[in-house]
This record gives sequence, C-alpha cells and structure tokens, in this order.
Amino acid sequence: MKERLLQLKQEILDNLGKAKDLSVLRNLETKYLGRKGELTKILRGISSMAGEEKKNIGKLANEIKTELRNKFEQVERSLSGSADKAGFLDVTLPGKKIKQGHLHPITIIQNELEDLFTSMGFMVLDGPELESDYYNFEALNIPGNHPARDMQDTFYVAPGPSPAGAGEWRSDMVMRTHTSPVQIRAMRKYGAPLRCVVPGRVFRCEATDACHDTTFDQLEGFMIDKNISISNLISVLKEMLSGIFKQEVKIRVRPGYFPFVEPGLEVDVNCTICDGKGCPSCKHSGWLEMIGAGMIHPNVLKYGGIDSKEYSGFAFGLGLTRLAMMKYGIDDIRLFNSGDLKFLEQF
Ligand code: FA5
Repeated sequence: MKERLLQLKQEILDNLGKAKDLSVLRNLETKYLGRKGELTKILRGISSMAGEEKKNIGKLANEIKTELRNKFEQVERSLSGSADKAGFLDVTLPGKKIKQGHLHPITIIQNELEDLFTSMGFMVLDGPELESDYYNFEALNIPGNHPARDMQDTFYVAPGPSPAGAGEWRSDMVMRTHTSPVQIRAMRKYGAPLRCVVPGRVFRCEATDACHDTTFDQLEGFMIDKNISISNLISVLKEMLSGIFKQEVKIRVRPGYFPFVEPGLEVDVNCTICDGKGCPSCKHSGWLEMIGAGMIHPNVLKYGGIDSKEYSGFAFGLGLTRLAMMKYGIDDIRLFNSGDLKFLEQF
C-alpha cells in the first residue's frame, strides 16, 4: 500500500508539472482528489485496515494529501498570475513612438526647384556620377592638357599607365566634377529645341572650408532653341531665385570663364548669413558665388549634334548646396554631409 501511495504521489506531481492552464489543473484535481478520485479511494480503504498498518499508512496518506493540496494551490496561483499578465492590457499607457525620418534639406530644395522648372516647361534629367573623361571634359570643349581642367580637379577612377610615357597617368573614368556632361547626353538623345534641368551630386578634389566641400550638389539648366539670348537666361535665373527665396534677393552678375560657354557669367547672391556684411561663409566678401552660366559654345552644340547656325542656347550650373546654405541660413557647407542628427533634425 505504501508503495502504491508513493507511486500515485509521484504520478500526480509529474502531471501537475505539465499543467499549462487552469482547466487542466481542475481535471487533475477531480481525477485524484475529487469525491471519486484515486487518492480519495485509497484514503477510504484505510479505515478497513488493522492495527499498526492502519496507523502508519494513515499517517503517510494524510501527509501526502496535505502536500498535494499545497502543491495544487501553488500551481493554481502561478497559472492564474500568468493568465492575468497575458490577458491584461493597460490602454492608458502611452504608446511607443516610432521615429519618423524626413527629407534631407538638399532633397527639399531640389524638389522645390524641380517643381519650379517643370512649371516653366523644363524636363528633369539624370546622369551618371561616374562619368567618362569625354563627357565630363572633352565634349565640353576642355581637351586633355587644357589649363581649364585645373579649375575642376577631380577623382580619377582606376588609373592606367599613360601612353604619353613615364611619370604620367591617366584614366578614362572620373567622378563627375559638374552636372554639365548631361548637356551633351541630352542634346544627343533629344536634339533641339530643348529645355532641361539636371539636379545631382558632383565631386571635386579640393580643400574644404565653410563654403567648399568635396561632394556637393548642383543643378544644371539649359535651354536650346531659335533666338535664345542672355536676357532669357537672366529672366529664368531671376524666376528661380525669387521662387526659392520667396522674396527679392540681391544678385550680382560678372564675367566668368568656362570653356563650354561664350560669353560666360558668374552670378553671386548677396550673403544671407551676414546680410552682405562679410563672414566665413562668403569669404568675408558679402557675396557667395552661386551660379556659373553663359551662352552654350558652338563647339559644344556641335559635340551634341546640334547645328549652331540654326540654334543657340543658354546653360547654367547652380551650386544647389550653396543655395540651401543661403535659404536656411547655414554657415558651414560641411554640415550637409556630416550625418549629424542634431543638424538634420532641424528640417
Ligand atoms: C561649373 O561647375 C560649371 N559646370 C557651371 C556652368 C554650367 C557654367 C553651365 C556655365 C554653363 P563652377 O565650378 O563655378 O562651375 O561651379 C558652379 C557652382 O557650384 C558654383 O557657383 C558654386 O555655387 C558651386 N560650387 C563650386 N565648387 C564648389 C564646392 N567645392 N563646394 C560647394 N559648392 C561648389
């Protein structure tokens, strides 16, 4: 009998250990401790035992019964606790905030410019950042060894040995130094007449300061048609600047040299950081060089497959990152690519 009791106790404890919810527990309770339960039946049988055996088995049976009762209660408490936790939802707790990203200031201003230009009938084009030497320089009237190449020192990719001999090296692929190569690509693809803008990233190998970076954005714009003149260029630039700044901005136009235009112009914007008084962002001049522009050189039209006797055109290259500096009052261009969230979260 003692053996049977200990065996039953072990069986009940094993089953209790496996009980996953309260309904399983209730079934176990009925099966073993209920009115017709297996342990109850044994306990009833003790009354028919005699003498010393009755006393010893009776004591053991009562001890086992008490121990099992306690164990049932303990399991019940833990099962109802976990049920509470799983089933309870505190709807008054504040929700988890999902961090939302936003557009980079350069993208914001690029979108505004694209809207402005499409409203004036310009197409928005794209071009490769890794560009051939031919499109970046050659077809823009800047042959190899032309001194104008020094104005835009670049990153040559995968240099190979120079056919010219020892000490020199050359590569046919460059990180584009400006968005102007897309002029040629567009002329060849679409022909004339043509109205396009090309926003995009450009790269230059140069020392950085508050208004120069090695990676920055430009927006190329060009218009080719019959009888296009400098006055068309100036009026488009004015339209663009007043659209971006939403107010009259002071500009200054001076002669500039770019081999792919004739005549060439530089357009400066009155520095909005210091209000023209002079600061590191404008190199203490009160003006920030913002746009290179001019009438497209006949050689460039020829490279693009357009008859320069029939068509003329203007082109400009806007420093998009510098425009963003002026619009948002940012005094150091290097902040744009810094990845600094304290800076970026202000937009
Ligand atoms: C050019 O890149 C010419 N492709 C522009 C052009 C296009 C002229 C079509 C004529 C016709 P430039 O090197 O000046 O020109 O650069 C144009 C503008 O880019 C500058 O006015 C300036 O706003 C910006 N820029 C130039 N270098 C940097 C730099 N290192 N960091 C930031 N912005 C720059």
